[in-house]
Amino acid sequence: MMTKKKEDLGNIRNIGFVAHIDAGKTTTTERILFYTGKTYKIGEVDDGTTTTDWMQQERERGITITSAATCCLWKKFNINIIDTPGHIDFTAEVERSLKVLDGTVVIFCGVGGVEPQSETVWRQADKYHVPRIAFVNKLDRQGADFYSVLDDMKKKLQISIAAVQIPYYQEEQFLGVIDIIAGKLLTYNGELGENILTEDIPEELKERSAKYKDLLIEKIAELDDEFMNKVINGEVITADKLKASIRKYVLANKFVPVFCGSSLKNKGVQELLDGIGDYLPSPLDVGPLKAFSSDGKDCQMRSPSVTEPFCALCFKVFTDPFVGKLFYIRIYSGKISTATTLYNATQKTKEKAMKILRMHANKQEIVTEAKAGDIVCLVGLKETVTGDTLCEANKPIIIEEMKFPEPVVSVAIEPRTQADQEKLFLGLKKLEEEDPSFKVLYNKETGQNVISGMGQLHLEVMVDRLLSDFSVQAKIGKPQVAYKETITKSIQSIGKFVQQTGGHGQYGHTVLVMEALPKGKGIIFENKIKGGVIPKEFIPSIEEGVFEAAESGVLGGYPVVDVKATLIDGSYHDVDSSELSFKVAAEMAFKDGLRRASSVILEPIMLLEVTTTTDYLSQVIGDLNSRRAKISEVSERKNLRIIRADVPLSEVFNYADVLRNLTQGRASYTIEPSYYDKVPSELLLKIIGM
Ligand SMILES: Nc1nc2c(ncn2[C@@H]2O[C@H](COP(=O)(O)OP(=O)(O)OP(=O)(O)O)[C@@H](O)[C@H]2O)c(=O)[nH]1
Ligand SMILES: [Mg+2]
Repeated sequence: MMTKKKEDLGNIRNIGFVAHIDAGKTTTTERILFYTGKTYKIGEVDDGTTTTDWMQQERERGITITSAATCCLWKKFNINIIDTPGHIDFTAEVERSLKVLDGTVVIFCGVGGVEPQSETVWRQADKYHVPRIAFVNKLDRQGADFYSVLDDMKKKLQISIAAVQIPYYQEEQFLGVIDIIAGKLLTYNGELGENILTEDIPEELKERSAKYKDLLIEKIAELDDEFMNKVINGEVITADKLKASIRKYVLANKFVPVFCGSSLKNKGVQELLDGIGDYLPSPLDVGPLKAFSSDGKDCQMRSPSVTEPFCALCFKVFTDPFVGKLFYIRIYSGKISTATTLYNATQKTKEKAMKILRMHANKQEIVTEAKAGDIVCLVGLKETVTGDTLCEANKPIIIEEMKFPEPVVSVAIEPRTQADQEKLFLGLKKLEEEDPSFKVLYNKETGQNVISGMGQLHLEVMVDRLLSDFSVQAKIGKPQVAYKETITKSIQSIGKFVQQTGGHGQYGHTVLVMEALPKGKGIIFENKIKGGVIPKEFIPSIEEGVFEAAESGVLGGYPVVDVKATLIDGSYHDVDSSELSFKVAAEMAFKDGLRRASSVILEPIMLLEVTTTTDYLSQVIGDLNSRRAKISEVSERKNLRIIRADVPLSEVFNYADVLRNLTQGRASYTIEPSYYDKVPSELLLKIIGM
């Protein structure tokens, strides 16, 4: 069943679900697709039958791996939904989704409350200033406690929060929700909760719902003087007025209303949909997009309107085994059809889409045009990669780039047979294009391909996809920590590649200044040659030489990061100089610089959070202390203790086993990459065999 697109930009909601793993994002999305008439039956994560978890790797594992976009129509609203993965290995998917979404629903578990990773996605949403509403799910589970989750949220999430619903139980059975603004009880009938019964609030819950309504009004009044005056003067606050004020402060990122329900038991999802329409922004509310001129100097604004020049961001590239490469774009202004010639302002090339597709997870609907506010897929682009801006050639602009986390785990990968060699190369290239947190490097020292990603599961899934989508048979090494190398002082270095072999020789001579850059800057090359001491045509080869040399450093073949190389001098020979000789000269200069600029090895440091029963607290802390951990906090939740620490990944590679043995399985943990830091020199030998 296909949606009929309504025209009004104010009725579009581009939203996403974000949460920790297993909070119920996909289960909720599945209900939404059913209630909005997109699917005829509800699929379940547990049976591997959901619409958005469509990849074989997702269905086998019961988790989301790639964010899926799907759209539906609820009342007057066109809702584009992106269901994101919760597993920290796939956090890049969350980043890119938040970049293009206008609003988000953050889901919490009614038992677990604010888990460490809930805080992580919350911070990610903060980074992109995405307005949000919260949904406390799984209230049917034993041990679920809406009110303690609410308290937990108030404590941990630094924003004004209040419930707009409270749960309704009868004999410990979760039956429905009380809408405290409308003052009604909603229960759900029919096999799939499709019939909603609206009743008055039961006598025994009247006081409690009045209390929570007062709390809600109080929170809004704290933000709004005018509203406060009305409350003080005893004016009646109508439901519409209250909702309008909530909307205002959600859009301003100052307030978060909390909904509740149980997606699995089909309760509360329709009201969440209403909430998406009521409180989350349309593209119009988000306002003009800030972008830059193609030289990056001037700031330009594009209003969300079809009459503005076209501009869109490609936020995801995915290779579909059947359709080929899909380019997911968010359109900010203007409109396109397949006849439009597009301009990729980032790559400075023209592009043309053969097809425009509206996505329903992995199914597609071909449409003839797309416009401001839409999230669609293009087919047939040639040069575009994730993060590129598409626009009109005579009105080029560049949207601020996306930043992705650095991979922390790597494995060597080898083709099983000669025939697999070429397929492996192509498959890895495609996967690398899709996933900015997946990197492929050829290690010259060992002659192996090394792939790196965000964690062992990430790499396992990639290898699986090589096999299933690209039919490559490959041998995989043992997972290793992805170390990096950088320099600690500035230095000038010379690379001279001269060979006289009678006939045509080689002559390349480069002088580089190498400086350390702040964390996360990668490699930067700058050319400061004046007066043609090196002819212009050789400069690109020198740049190439620098980047190639940076692929494996001198301390163990690890990639070099955060170095700026400035070409300041050199010389050439009329006959013997060539692109190759300058490339080699640049490589020599760069390597020589690394050797003399006090290179160091960097290691990934993880943020670890261990939850244990009190009796094992000292064992866990003692063990962490022996693993170079820096413990930053020990806190209490109910009768559990929570230890937060920064710890090098190399020390906790098999932490699941360690913790199980240490606590007889009475503790759990979460871990996520935090930053890179210098490996202490006394440990170099032990850690990387140097
Ligand atoms: N009891 C109960 N279980 C639920 C509810 N919602 C989801 N689940 C179960 O929780 C598990 C995870 O659900 P998903 O919908 O896959 O969670 P997710 O947030 O999409 O997980 P990831 O995509 O892997 O991060 C499944 O076994 C669901 O059946 C709920 O309301 N109540
Ligand atoms: Mg999911």
